[in-house]
Amino acid sequence: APTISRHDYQPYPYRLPQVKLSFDLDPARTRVHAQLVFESASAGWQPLVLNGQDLELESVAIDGRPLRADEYVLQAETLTLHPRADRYTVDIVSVCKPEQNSSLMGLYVSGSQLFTQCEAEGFRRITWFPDRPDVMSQYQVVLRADKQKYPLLLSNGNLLEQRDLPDGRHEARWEDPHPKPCYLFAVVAGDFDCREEQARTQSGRPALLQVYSDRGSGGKTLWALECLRRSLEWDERRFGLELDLDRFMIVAARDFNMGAMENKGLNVFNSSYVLADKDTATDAAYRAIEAVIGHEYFHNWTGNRVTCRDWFQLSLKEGLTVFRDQEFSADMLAQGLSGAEAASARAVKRIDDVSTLRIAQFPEDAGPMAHPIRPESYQEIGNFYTATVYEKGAEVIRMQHTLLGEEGFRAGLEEYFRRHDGQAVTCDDFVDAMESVYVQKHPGKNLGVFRRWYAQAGTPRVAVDLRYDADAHACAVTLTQRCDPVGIEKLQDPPAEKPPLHIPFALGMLDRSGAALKPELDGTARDTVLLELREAQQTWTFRNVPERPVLSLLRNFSAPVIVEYERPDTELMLLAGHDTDPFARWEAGQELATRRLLALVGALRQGQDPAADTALVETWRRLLGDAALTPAYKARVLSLPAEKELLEKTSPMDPLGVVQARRQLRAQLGAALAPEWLSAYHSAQDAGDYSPDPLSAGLRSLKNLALSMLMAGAHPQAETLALEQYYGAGNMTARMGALSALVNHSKSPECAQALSHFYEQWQHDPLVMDKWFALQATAPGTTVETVRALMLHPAFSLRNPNRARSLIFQFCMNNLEGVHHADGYAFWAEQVIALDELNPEIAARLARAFDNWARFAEPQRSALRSALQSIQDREKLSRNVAEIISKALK
Ligand code: B3K
Ligand code: ZN
Repeated sequence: APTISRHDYQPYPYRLPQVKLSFDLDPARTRVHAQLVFESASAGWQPLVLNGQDLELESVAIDGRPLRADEYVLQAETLTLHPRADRYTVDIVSVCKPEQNSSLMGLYVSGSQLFTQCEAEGFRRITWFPDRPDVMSQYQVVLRADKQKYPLLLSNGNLLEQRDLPDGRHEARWEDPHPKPCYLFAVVAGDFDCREEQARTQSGRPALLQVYSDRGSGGKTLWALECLRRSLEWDERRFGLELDLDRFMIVAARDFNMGAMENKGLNVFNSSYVLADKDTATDAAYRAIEAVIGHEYFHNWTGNRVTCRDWFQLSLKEGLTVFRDQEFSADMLAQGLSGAEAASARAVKRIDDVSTLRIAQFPEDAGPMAHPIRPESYQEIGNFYTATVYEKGAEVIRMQHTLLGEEGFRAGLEEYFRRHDGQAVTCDDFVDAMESVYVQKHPGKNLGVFRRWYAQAGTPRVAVDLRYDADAHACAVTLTQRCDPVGIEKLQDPPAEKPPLHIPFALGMLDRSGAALKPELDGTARDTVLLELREAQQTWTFRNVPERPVLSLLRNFSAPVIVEYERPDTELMLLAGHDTDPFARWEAGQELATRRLLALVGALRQGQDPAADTALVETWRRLLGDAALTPAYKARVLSLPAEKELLEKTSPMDPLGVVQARRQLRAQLGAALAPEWLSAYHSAQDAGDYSPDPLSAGLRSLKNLALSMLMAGAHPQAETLALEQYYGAGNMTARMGALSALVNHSKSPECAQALSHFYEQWQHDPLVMDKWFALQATAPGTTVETVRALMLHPAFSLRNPNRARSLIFQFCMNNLEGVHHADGYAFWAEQVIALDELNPEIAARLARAFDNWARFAEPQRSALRSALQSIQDREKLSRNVAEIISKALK
């Protein structure tokens, strides 16, 4: 497949101000009539090239004159016309086949409903069109369908008219007043429950908020609607951004490739990010729904009002919108709190986000798919909806927020909208707007070095060096940055240049008793200093430091980097006990645990039985007993780093060692602190009716952690407690907590019974069945045979992405012990191939499971290579999977 390069961008030679679409919806054959008014945007008559995929062309006309077959060129994925005018109307009639479309891109069938998904390049499966984000048009849409089967006909914007037609059909006319690129177009047809609410924007504009879901599921959309209303209010309050529509709709779809899609005024969601009630959704699901509803809603400004010029600029909208949803979630956690309490509540979200970054993005940035947040090239854009573009992209926005401060950032965002509302722009345009504010606060400086974050791949490392001068009460901190070549850079000769980045590095100091020091820099004393590292190495000298300080580094994770600093365990213990920055405090405990775990991995490899470690146990004991910590924060602080985070730190990668070490340390902590876990378990009671609020959710998460640690430590009462909690649970969080503690630690018949009880009770609820599959996919002892048996279960289907993810992805990506064998790899390759026939986008995600195969030891390395090879040897691979596999094997 051809490689598309960022530098080859050319503007489209035509404007397309008006688009009229009329649909005769039918799952077997849907006929689409597109009427497109083009205006020349360049000198001379340019050929008109339109994209199309899996379409049947019925007719094409220019200015009402049907074209003969020799007047256009129809190729596999393009239709080329040769207009001879500066302004002309093209009429195209074509047919697509939703029923046969298992890719879930374009128009497709889910259950008995019809949905569209157009981002990035799905619109071309609906009609021939300039399918690129820099062509923005006003849309008028007519939908016709059988009234009984499709009583609801939805599209973007405002409903103008609805009327009955002969033969039991009906018709709806929609008009979207806002010009948009075609990737934001949407159609939904079917029978739905609807929950709605009339809202008013801050300027007094009425707006109808609606959540549509499958018939019978309307009882589960209360939370979603509430989240939508809070998103509206938050964007007004925090950024002054108001809804620009009379009506904002969310529709839940059972079959959906991603989380959700921000189509203008008609967001389509994976049902897993809409439906929730206490019996079927966990606290984590409630929070995730809030985040995704916020995310898609916030796109209305950052993505829709101002969109991307080309797909290389994807992070322009995604990084920014992820940053916005992270802040929304953090503000929701801190609602009603202030000072240190608010900081600790927000830190919980920050901890979760940084963990995600480390689990998903750091490995990506060290592997064959490493790319800058603004990629330089791609074969298939669908492969670049990555953790790098999204999560690292959000970190790059967050750093701008850190450098500018809240007010400066808000001013920069206002400037961005002042300049670009209604346009399709680039990442540089965004930084330009931010820079216009930055230069006012920092005379003589700019964001020139900062922009390199958009161009450079790889996770930078910052080494810290501390010199203390006891006589002068001064200390010098030296930061040295480097970023090793990654991905294709490694193949370059001479090696790629990686100039230094602009890294905001937040730093604090503690004395030996754990009290905060206020170091003085340039005459001002502060708790936290923000160092702006712009060169390969820089030194800062602090005054008024009475003793050699304990450094609190990269507070609140002020930049997406890896810090290198040699220090004794005792310093980490001190920080874990006293740091006033709740993020850095958590980080200290994590580093202590990581050291211990890596030592265990090493010892296991040597066949040694390492001595028990008291430092970590004592630190954990103190944290468990610290009454000043909130339960939610405590649950994070007392959790060990994830397997995948640890795996990233082993070389060669040692998946089985990591699993064993983590299991062993959990058992040790569980047993050594049994009385403390038990008392934490009993005191973390969330009383009364279920509510997903942060306080009660925090209690439940601490309680579930305590239960699983008791199980890990084989406490004699643990299984009884777990069974009691399971059968007595009044909500899904408690039920799942108990069931997963059982499944992960026990092989007793009671445990198996609970698992089948769960199935009996929830077999009719697809989202709960996803949890049932996922739990088994990741359980210890699960093998390829277990998974194959589960695939034969009548409830399993490869066609439903949620189900494929819950069983196959969970096993291949999160059951390290189960999958890291030759038969595990062969199973993975087989599933990638099977999925590729149905849904290339989903297949390509699974194909990335072993991106980092070259970092494993033998025999895994060779076995992985042959599994990859077996995929590459297939004759008919999608462009999606082919790109992933060829990069992995380079
Ligand atoms: N913008 C969508 C991405 C869908 C792309 C699918 N190929 C989801 C989101 O980030 O909001
Ligand atoms: Zn997004």
